[in-house]
Amino acid sequence: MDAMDIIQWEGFWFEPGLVQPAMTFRSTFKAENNDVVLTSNMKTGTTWLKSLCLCILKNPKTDEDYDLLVKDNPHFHVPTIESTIYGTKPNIDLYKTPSPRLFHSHLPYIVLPDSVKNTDCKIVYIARNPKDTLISMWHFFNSILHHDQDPFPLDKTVDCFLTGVHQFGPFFDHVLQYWIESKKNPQKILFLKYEELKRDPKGEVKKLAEFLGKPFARDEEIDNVLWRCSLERLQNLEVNKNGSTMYNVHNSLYFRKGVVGDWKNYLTPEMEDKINQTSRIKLEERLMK
Ligand code: PAP
Repeated sequence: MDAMDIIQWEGFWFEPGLVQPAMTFRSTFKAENNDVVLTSNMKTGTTWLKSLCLCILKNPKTDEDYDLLVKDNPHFHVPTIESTIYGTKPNIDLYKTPSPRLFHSHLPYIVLPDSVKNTDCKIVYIARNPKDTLISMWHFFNSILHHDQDPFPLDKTVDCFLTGVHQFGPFFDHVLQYWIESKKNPQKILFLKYEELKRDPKGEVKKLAEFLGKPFARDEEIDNVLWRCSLERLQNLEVNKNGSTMYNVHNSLYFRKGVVGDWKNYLTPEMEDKINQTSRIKLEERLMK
């Protein structure tokens, strides 16, 4: 992770090319009351959340012919606004997008546009435990290296993560800001956890649909959405196996194991201790205040 250029803005770290689009998003975006903005740090379940919200809000049809997830990767249908709309594809006219508009952002709460904070639009944040997030990030960044680049050593990756010097870091501040805001205004911000979605998918997706104002009429509908958005299904769709790339990344890289606790296969006890300690100081103790 330390092999990339990275700069600080508003207390968070970003790759340099992202700051200008993020600033433009912040200063010009006009939210509408029925917009839905999904938010997350990297590798915390964004692809899953995008798929679920797409099915709930935009694509309830179960017929394969109409299933948007079969046609393209979830990141195509639910753009990450700072990097797609304000970054690489400024020509997309977001004001022509049919309502309810569904966007995603990796940006921290502090830099979200005022109109997102002050209108009735909804925000859904997905958080994941720091150890699995870090391991998922490490795999991801190693898999997009050029052939002549050495893989990032895990110990250095842990240090970058814990000092917060990584894309959208510090991770703990990112989580904390959204958590605090969701507690202040639970009607506006739903705070989801990847591990809870894995443990009780039906309960969590029901909660999500109710929050979005689209409650399920029948239990089978929840099962169907969960199946359509399952890692196993998405990973095996042609479009994600061999398909097109977005942000110059192969679609298959968004789907790896999707397991809670995979960090145990990689982190040494010393690394685990360091992360626990930082997590305690930067997250748990601040949550108790
Ligand atoms: P992004 O930040 O690049 O969008 P994001 O989707 O947030 O990535 O995270 C990817 C992780 O979610 C991967 O975790 P892993 O590396 O620990 O395996 C990926 O496997 C997992 N993931 C992707 N889609 C799903 C899904 N449908 N269900 C559960 N987990 C998923």
